[in-house]
Amino acid sequence: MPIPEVDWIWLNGEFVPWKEARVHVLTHALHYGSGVFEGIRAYATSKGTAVFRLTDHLERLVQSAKIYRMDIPYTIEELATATRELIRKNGLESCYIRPIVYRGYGEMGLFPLKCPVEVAIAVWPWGAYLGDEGIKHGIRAHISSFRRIDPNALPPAAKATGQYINSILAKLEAVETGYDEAILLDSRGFVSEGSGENIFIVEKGTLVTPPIEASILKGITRDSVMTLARANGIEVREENIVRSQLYLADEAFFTGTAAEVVPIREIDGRILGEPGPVTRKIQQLFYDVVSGNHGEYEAWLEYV
Ligand code: PPE
Repeated sequence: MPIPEVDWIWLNGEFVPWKEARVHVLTHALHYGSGVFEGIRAYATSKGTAVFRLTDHLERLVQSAKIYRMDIPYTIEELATATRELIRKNGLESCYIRPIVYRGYGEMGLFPLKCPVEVAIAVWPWGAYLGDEGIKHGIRAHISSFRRIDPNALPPAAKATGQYINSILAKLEAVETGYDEAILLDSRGFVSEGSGENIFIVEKGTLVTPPIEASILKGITRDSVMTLARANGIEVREENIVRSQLYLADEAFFTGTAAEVVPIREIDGRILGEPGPVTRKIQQLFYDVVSGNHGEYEAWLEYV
C-alpha cells in the first residue's frame, strides 16, 4: 500500500514539509531496530475528527520506550497536542497516525544510551489494512511456521520497530503461500496473534482470546472489543488457545488499529465461512463507537 503524501510531518517539535522529514543512514534505529512506535486512527464523526483512544496509545508508547530505556523528551500532553495540530494542519478528516521514537545519529554499536532520542509523528489517509472485501467477507489465514517472539527474548509488550522483523517473516510466508494473513503460535505452541493484529475466536457464543502470557501485544482494539462485548452480554475469556480450537471455532476475527475488526473465513484450509453473528455484532459496535454514534464511549474519542 503506497503512502499517500500529505503536507506536514511533526519532527522533534517542529512541523516540517513531508519531503524534508529525513534521517541519516547511520541512524542507530536503522541498524539495530532501536525504535518504538504506535499506530493510531482518527475518525470522522458528526462532531468533527476524533482520535480513538489517543492517550491510551501514547501511554503505551511511553511504556514501550521505558522497556528500551528511552526517555522521551516530550510529555504525553505535548505529544497529544502535536498530534491534534498535525491533523488540523494537514486538513485530514480521518487518518492513520504513526508516532515513532527512535535512537538517532550519534554513535554506532549496541550500547545505545549516547545516541539522541528523536521523535516524529506522521499522519496519512489509510484505508482498510486487510482490504474492504476482508472486512465484509473475511480473510484467509494460516498458521505460520515462524513462532512469535518469546517474552524473554524480545518483550511483546513493547511495540518496538526491530521486533517487527518477526512479523515481516510471518507476513511474507503467508502472502507467498496464498493466504492473506499469518497466525503465529507462541514459543510454547499456543496461539499468539496475527502479524499486526490480535485474534479472537467464538466458541458457543463466548469470545476467547489469548492472554498476555501468549506473547501478544496488549492491543487497544482488543481491549475495546472486550469492553464492548461484556457491556453487551457477550462473555469474554482470556485463555490459552490450541491450534485445533482455531479449526473448530464457530467464528474468528482479528483486531487492530490498522486492521480494525476483520473476520477470518478460513484457517489452514478449514472453512469457518462468512462472518457470523457475534463477529457482525462486534463490528457494528466498534464502528458505531469510533464514528461517534454510541454516546456511552465518548471518553474514547479525543477530538481534534
Ligand atoms: N499485535 C501486533 C503485533 C500489532 O502490531 C498490533 C497493532 C496489534 C496486535 C493490535 O494492537 P492495537 O492497534 O492496539 O489494537 N499493529 C499496528 C501496526 C500495523 C502495521 O502494519 O504497522 C496497527 O494496527 O496500527
